[in-house]
Amino acid sequence: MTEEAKLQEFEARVNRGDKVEPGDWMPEDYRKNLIRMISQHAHSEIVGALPEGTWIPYAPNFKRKMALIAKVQDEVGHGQMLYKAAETLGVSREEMINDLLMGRATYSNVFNYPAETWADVAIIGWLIDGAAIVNQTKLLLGSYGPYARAMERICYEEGFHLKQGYDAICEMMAGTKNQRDLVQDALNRWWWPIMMFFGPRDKDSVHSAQLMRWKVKIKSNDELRQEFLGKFVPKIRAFGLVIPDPELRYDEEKGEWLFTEPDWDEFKRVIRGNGPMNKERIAVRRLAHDEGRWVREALERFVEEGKMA
Ligand code: FAQ
Repeated sequence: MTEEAKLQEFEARVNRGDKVEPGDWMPEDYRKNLIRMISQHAHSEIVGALPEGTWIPYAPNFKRKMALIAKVQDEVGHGQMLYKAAETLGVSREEMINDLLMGRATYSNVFNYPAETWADVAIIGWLIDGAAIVNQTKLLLGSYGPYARAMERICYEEGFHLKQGYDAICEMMAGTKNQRDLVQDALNRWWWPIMMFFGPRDKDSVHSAQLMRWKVKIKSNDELRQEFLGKFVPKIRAFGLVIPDPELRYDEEKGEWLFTEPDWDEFKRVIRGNGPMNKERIAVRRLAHDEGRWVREALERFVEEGKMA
């Protein structure tokens, strides 16, 4: 079969809704883009555990602490599942992690901002997990089998994360003025990074067209952002919280949300390693990587000696 014929057959399969599996023929660009996207996603989960993780010792009570520990563990587990899915495409976990530690790989913009108060933990759990669910419930319909299957489990757990964030918001909003002010302050700081979370506007998106053609992405960045606004703006406002965008409103005629564009120059700076917390996040990951070396070496020796598969 010619390369052209293989491509046609591949695209016909994808259009029928068949899943692509690791041993199947796939265009090189499909493979490369999936490695980029899945590894970025894995890095986001691992680094994404840090802003909330720093609050574990300061959780306001025992129940909140247990829920937060479980959530943070889940996020790290998601990273492991995603590294495994990416490995099926012929890249090793070691290469991916080295790329992250050397600054060659990127991860989600949102995790390069500090979690300043306990209200930030609640906002991350409610709105960043909420945004992740909007995105990931589409990715689980995607064409690459191992990624889609990982997404099923991940989405299930993200649902719990969202509930624990929402529950913490409910408690704070029913509390003292000081607690409500902390939530408002956290919302003011996280709103713009969350608006950027879905990626650049469709007209500036580099990969969307190709990825949607191959059903890796099911919805475009703008479609996801609109869905997020539709789901969450009414809920945020129902608490009496003020979204820090005076232009934000639903346009009945256009059938879409109108909003102020976030600062896309800031977005570029942040994803290229120059956000408020990038250096610290990578330094913490490097420390964990170095301190875990003896565990990896011991496991490798076990495998070599045939004591473990
Ligand atoms: N951050 O051409 P597009 C979570 C980059 S998991 C950083 O539109 P694409 C769970 C993009 O890579 C969060 N970079 O890209 C959790 C590209 O640069 P490149 C992560 C971004 O791939 C919750 C350039 O901009 N989720 O939150 C971002 O078609 C709480 C042009 O963009 C995933 O990774 C961004 N936000 O669409 C954990 C989901 N957006 O690589 C802990 C999988 C764009 O050419 C606590 N990924 N860029 O140099 C996706 O769905 C897609 O990759 C998008 C971007 C939608 C993120």
